[in-house]
Amino acid sequence: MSPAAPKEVFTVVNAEYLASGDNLPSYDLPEFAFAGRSNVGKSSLLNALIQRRGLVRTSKHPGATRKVNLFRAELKDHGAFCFADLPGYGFANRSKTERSEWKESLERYLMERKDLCGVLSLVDARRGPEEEELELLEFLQQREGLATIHVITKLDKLPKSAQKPALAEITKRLGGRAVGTSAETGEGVPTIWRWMIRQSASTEDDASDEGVDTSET
Ligand SMILES: Nc1nc2c(ncn2[C@@H]2O[C@H](COP(=O)(O)OP(=O)(O)OP(=O)(O)O)[C@@H](O)[C@H]2O)c(=O)[nH]1
Ligand SMILES: [Mg+2]
Repeated sequence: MSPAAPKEVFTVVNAEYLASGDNLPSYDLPEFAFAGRSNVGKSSLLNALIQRRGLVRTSKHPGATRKVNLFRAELKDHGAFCFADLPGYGFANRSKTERSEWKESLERYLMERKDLCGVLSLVDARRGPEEEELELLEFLQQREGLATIHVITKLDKLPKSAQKPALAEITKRLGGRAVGTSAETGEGVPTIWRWMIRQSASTEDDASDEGVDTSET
């Protein structure tokens, strides 16, 4: 048997907060957004990815993130990326007006943000997809060519023996590619980095091929 390939290590050499709100400037970087219901673990997973425990604000109370917050992280040997930590949707504990304002600003960001290269759609391993997740996925399909990946969070909260069956069940229900993760143990984080690196490279190819139809038939 040939020896296993050495594990690729992703090292973040620099990470910083950039900006918040509705009228965000362009940073001319491949941008990835973390979307999902309140409390699913968007901000925690982002901290795990950028290897900075407290840079992105997390909370055990839903509704911690209330605006689109942008961060920049530079990966050794792979350049810089931009990340959008999004407010959670389906957060019942707020007034109707506040919820619809959040939803509107979130949807505007997802549809109109030029630099957006891909969306990570997060689902809690213990809950699986519910109405809000399915609504978000349907919404994202309106933006043609936008890459999405299903990210199943908080795997560590399930007993080891229940993790694989839960992943299989949720993946089947969602269809497409899903990655199991834990912000506590770092599981799945290298897979997400690999996905983002690949997506940003293919977006660059698209930009340099402008006007040329390279689609396979
Ligand atoms: N055990 C465990 N806890 C996690 C994990 N990810 C997040 N949590 C916890 O879940 C809670 C919510 O995490 P956040 O990252 O703030 O969730 P969020 O999706 O950003 O929530 P909003 O900002 O309200 O939309 C916090 O108490 C985290 O510590 C994980 O992978 N494992
Ligand atoms: Mg948050």
